Amino acid sequence: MTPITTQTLENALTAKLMVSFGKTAAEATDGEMMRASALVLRDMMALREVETRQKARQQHARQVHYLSLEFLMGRSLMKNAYNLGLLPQLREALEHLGFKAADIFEIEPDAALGNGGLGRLAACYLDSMTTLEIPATGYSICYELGIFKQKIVEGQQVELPDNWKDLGAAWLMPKPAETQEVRFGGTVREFWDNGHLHIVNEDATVVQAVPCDMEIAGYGTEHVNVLRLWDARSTQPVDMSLFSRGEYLKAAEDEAMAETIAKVLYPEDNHLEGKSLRLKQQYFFVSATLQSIAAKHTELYGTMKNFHEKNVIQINDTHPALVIPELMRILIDDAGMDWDEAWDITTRSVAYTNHTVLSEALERWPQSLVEFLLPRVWQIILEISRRWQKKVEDFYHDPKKTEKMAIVWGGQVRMANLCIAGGMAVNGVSGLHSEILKKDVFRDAYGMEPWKFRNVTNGIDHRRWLSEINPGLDGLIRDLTGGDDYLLHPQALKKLDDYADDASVLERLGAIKRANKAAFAAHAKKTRGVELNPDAIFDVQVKRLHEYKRQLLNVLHIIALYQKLQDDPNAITQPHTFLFGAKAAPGYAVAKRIIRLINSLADQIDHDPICRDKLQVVFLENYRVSLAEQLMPASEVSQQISTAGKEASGTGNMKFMMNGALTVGTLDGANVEMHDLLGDENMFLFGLRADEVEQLKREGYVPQRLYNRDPVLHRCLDALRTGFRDGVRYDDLYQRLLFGAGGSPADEYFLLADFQAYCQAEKRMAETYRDQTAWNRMSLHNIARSGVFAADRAVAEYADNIWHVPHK
Ligand code: GLS
Repeated sequence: MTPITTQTLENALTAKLMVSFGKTAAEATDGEMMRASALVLRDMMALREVETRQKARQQHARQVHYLSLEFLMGRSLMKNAYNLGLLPQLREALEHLGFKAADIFEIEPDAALGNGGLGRLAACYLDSMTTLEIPATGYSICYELGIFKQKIVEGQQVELPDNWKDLGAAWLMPKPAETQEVRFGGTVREFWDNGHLHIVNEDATVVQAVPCDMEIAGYGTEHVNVLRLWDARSTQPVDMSLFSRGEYLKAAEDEAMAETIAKVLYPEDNHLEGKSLRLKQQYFFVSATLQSIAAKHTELYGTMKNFHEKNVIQINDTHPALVIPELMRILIDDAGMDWDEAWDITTRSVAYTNHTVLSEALERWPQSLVEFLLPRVWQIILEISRRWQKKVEDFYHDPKKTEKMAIVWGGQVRMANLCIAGGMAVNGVSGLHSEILKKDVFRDAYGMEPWKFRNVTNGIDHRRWLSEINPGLDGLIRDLTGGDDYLLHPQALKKLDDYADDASVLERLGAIKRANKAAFAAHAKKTRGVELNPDAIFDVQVKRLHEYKRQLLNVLHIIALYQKLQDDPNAITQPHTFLFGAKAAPGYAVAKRIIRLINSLADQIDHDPICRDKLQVVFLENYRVSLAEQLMPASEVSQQISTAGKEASGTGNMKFMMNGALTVGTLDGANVEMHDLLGDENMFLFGLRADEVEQLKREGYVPQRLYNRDPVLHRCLDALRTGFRDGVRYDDLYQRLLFGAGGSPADEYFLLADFQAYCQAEKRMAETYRDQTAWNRMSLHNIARSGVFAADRAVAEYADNIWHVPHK
């Protein structure tokens, strides 16, 4: 390929502005320039994508299909330019044309088609699958509105719609010719025709699924994959008779019904909402996806009999679990197979990743809803359930186990059990989590089919989360490791360990962090008017707001520090800034109260002169991928303090580690593996372990005892009741911790049990911070050992152990 120069890009941008927007560069707005840049890169990727696809077809390669209701892509312009090796040229071309490159990157909206870790993981994996040259496609819904935008008004979260497509649609390439039809409701009719039994779904409501493809460029490769996002459209043309009678709304009803399917992403993370529209979304994208895979497969091979040899379907949590009955439907009803053959193919094609042990997140659907909405799929689920139940009975002869492992039971369809029955592999996302699945959540299934169970510890796209967002650190790594080898071989980071006693390296590392903090402070000042002291410890907890993640524990510790300062204004010598960022699900009242509490406390501390240059709390509004990209390089302390056993893995923890932040954390999720690599000396571990939490629960946990025994804890909890200067009281949170509320037990997530240990860990951390050389050394070890948390490693494991596909 001829290299693309700044000049070629400049010409392409100028031409694109003319043909797509009828503007010269001098006339174009930043938004138009952003879209033109996207279109230019999209053109290049589209060419490569065609070649990639043709090559895979010729080679009859096995295809990976990654199904997820969430892909939290964030921004793509800088990322795609980076992967295509064009970032410097694009920057220059934009500047030559009279634009500020930084403004063009900044104006791009995040494609926020996900809630948090689960959706961001899918995005990171797309990058790695492509970089590793695996023929893979991601599938999801082309939501009109991504995760809501968060505003903080008088300390409280307010949700605003996220219209990302205005500019973001520049990345999408609609392919109307590949539209699929998805059927809802109606009745199932069987009839014989010339000796063949036909099964049809009659009087169904048909919704059209139109694919909008987003190209995904890999790094250091010509390989380009696609994220296929399905948009929903009505098949019914507007009823003109109603229209002419003036009943416009009625006439548009069908259209509106169909289009609500792709309207909005459900904003709950780690929680099942159970709305029928959500089930419609799930079936809509699963059915469209499988029909499109089956059509392409049949076109190429003329049969579905070798489907499992040429395709593997990875499902991201149980949200796409309907692939199992839907594939059975296609194989039986459309391809004419008998049950056993269809089941054999299905159970060799589908693999399931579990992402949570929280019971409120385990999906169960009312049988009546499934039956009404998806009558044919329901018949198939029932039969899968009947056969599975018999298998379990024959194996265990234990009614309790039969009940636990059942797919349809008590009027509900249990999606996780369906995935275990119909999948060839089940994996957890960290060592600890995978063990908990085997020993506890899916214990009986593991007893019966142990070979299905695996672990693949999560990973992150280290090119985005280190090299792209932290150029200072990237420069240091290149200097120390002798080039950019680490971009494709993240284990090369290990070489940094050799410089642990090199004073100049440690100093440079410190200077890079200091500069990143100053840059973040400037950004915070410019965008939010917040004044941050770059000499303070940047102590950060950013993630979804959830009780099990224990933002409230962090708050309790800050209250304790604040009270200490009241007693002795010299108790803190090292300035300490606590940064929070978190969205709460709109219906999650307790989470919203905790956000308000953080803001009340921030306001109290802000207005107290004793705290000046000592203590600060900042709630960063609208935490999202693009804000994380600014924040990670500037962070010094990473708060990973979930109740042990509850966080399946975490991926934020990995981003912090890679950017040299030190972790204050529990032995939960992937923190356990971080600790294995780092030892006690390079992180600040505290608190109960997963088995100790379980034991305490069994023995009977009485948080009031701790409250009565520990005067520091007592005083901080009392502060919740009285509240702060804004006059808002948090007696509800106090009650929740000490006595329980709304059916949940007192202190369900063991904050009080871990409080003292947490305060001590924070104290150790602050003491260590005084010795900047020691701190920088720890930071260096963190970066050096983070290579294993690259998504490339995780995706290679999926490819080797589950998908059985070759990779680079
Ligand atoms: C999650 C888990 O809560 C995270 O611990 C995990 O890192 C992530 C990706 O595996 O999946 N599960 C979930 O429902 N949301 C998540 O972020």
